[in-house]
Amino acid sequence: MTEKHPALDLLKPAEESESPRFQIEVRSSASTRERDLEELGNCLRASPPWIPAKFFYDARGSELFEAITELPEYYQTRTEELLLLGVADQVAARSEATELLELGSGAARKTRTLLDAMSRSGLLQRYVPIDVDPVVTRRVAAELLAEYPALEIHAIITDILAPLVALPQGHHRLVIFLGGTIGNLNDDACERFLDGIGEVINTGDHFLLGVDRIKSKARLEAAYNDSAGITADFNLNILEVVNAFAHGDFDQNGFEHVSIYNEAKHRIEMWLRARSPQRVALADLDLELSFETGDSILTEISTKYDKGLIQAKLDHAGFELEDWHTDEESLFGLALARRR
Ligand code: SAH
Ligand code: AVI
Repeated sequence: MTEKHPALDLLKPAEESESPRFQIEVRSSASTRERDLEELGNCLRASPPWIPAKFFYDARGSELFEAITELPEYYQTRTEELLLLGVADQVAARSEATELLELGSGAARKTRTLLDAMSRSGLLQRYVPIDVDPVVTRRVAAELLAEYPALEIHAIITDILAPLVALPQGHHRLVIFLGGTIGNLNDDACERFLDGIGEVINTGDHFLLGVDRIKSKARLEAAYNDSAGITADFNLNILEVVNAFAHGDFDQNGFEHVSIYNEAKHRIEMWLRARSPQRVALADLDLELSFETGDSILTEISTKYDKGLIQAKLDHAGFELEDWHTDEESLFGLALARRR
């Protein structure tokens, strides 16, 4: 077991050079750990208790998410990938971007589609992946350095919900936030996040946002209750990450995975429900929790959008929707917006 969440315990110098084309900044310090402990404590004391989604993504969590993207029930990743294949050249031409900045980059599988299009346009210079998980980010950077011999990579390990200060300045930038990850933010966090992007991006820069669309309860619940049980493992793994981060003793076997679609809020809610009475101590939070059978922790929301809902949010944050792309089944949407 690691001592803390791996994304947060790397107290390394702010920058280190490993190849002339690669740099990684780990924006972590004792004060970010204190802030994350305070945030986690507040969330676990709330009613119902909840855990911020960034705690899913230690190295095992990122691997489990990658396995989810291959599941037959989880249509999101392959649908978005096909959409990207169809629009990447147009997006590259429209944005004239030299720099691709990706929030919540993870395994960056679909990112290649855009990097290829930007290469074809002859403009591609730099990729800036930003993620909380240093393990997956380093692995992907190494792969991309080999695949794109002229590409510079400036990786940043940070919480994308904290203020995004001092991002590298490109000439024309394309900022991307794929996978429907915006759905994992509640309304307040989403507004702050989009406002934050609006502040760091320059007038004329482009923002490409992937959103999972509102659809039938049956289709959505199947995607979050897969028959192989990978989503359940992903959900339960968050308890291990919290244990490692805060010296806790959550017992994974004491909880079960539950995912339901809340139609009124057009969102999947993922919970961990106590199978039997549980007492949990989290030493670094000075916190003891008790759960009766059936008591649940909210571990994730995954809000589904339609064009109007996302356009209103983008508009509010100072973006003009330029293009909206969707697949034949209307499963997933890609919004291309431009900073006003
Ligand atoms: N963009 C990829 C991965 C999506 S999974 C795709 O479309 O498939 C969500 C990614 O966001 C993970 O890599 C996770 O580590 C990252 N992430 C989640 N919350 C984060 C946060 N608060 N700050 C930074 N990264 C975060
Ligand atoms: C990363 N995010 C968009 C995924 C989603 O669908 O909300 C995370 C996930 N949770 C369960 N399965 C996948």
